[in-house]
Amino acid sequence: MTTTLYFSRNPNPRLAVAVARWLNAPVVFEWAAPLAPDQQARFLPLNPNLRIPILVEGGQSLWETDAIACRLSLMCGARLWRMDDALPDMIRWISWAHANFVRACDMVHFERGTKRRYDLGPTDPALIEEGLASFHEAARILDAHLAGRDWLLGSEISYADLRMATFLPYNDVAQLPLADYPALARWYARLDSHAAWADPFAGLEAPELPPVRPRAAG
Ligand SMILES: N[C@@H](CCC(=O)N[C@@H](CS)C(=O)NCC(=O)O)C(=O)O
Repeated sequence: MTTTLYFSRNPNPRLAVAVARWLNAPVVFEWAAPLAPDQQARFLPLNPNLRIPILVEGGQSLWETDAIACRLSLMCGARLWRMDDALPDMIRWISWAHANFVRACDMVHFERGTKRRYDLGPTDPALIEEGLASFHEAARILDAHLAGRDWLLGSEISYADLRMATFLPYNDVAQLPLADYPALARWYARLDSHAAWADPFAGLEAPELPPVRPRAAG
């Protein structure tokens, strides 16, 4: 039975591919563009949101990166997704990431990157400021937490670390001031020293993202 992971080079599919690479999961990677008008009829039954990643296994489709990460970790009998007493702590950081750090990174990256890649209108400096303020607020908390440990849960990496870092591979575009937070910067360098995270698309056929066009404002 073939298990297929549909992906693109955008942040959430990148995260799913990195998890699969991290685990050496037995999946076939297939680049997809579900929002393309000629692809929508094919992808709607797999994900009504027309978003990726999608994992299709034995005719069943699973969407949402966190759920896919959980499935891949179970499939591989791995501890990346904790199934023990550490599970609540991992869920705490995943949940907090979505509402705080990842959200802030997403806001800034959307204005400075996504909008300009996909022609979604002018960059809004007020939204960048709001995103940066949220980034600083969340980064302070993360930096304090990571000052005494290598990973969010302590000495061993978990999926929460990967989820937290969703947008950081795009920081050439987002320009978030990561270096202001030394423990956070060290944590990210630690993660980025792993090939599965640094270069998840190695050897995969996947068109590059559209270039970021010069901005008019922001
Ligand atoms: N909450 C979803 C978000 C999925 C999502 O927004 N995917 C975007 C990329 S980040 C997408 O499908 N974009 C279209 C594409 O990459 O072709 C998840 O965690 O998987």
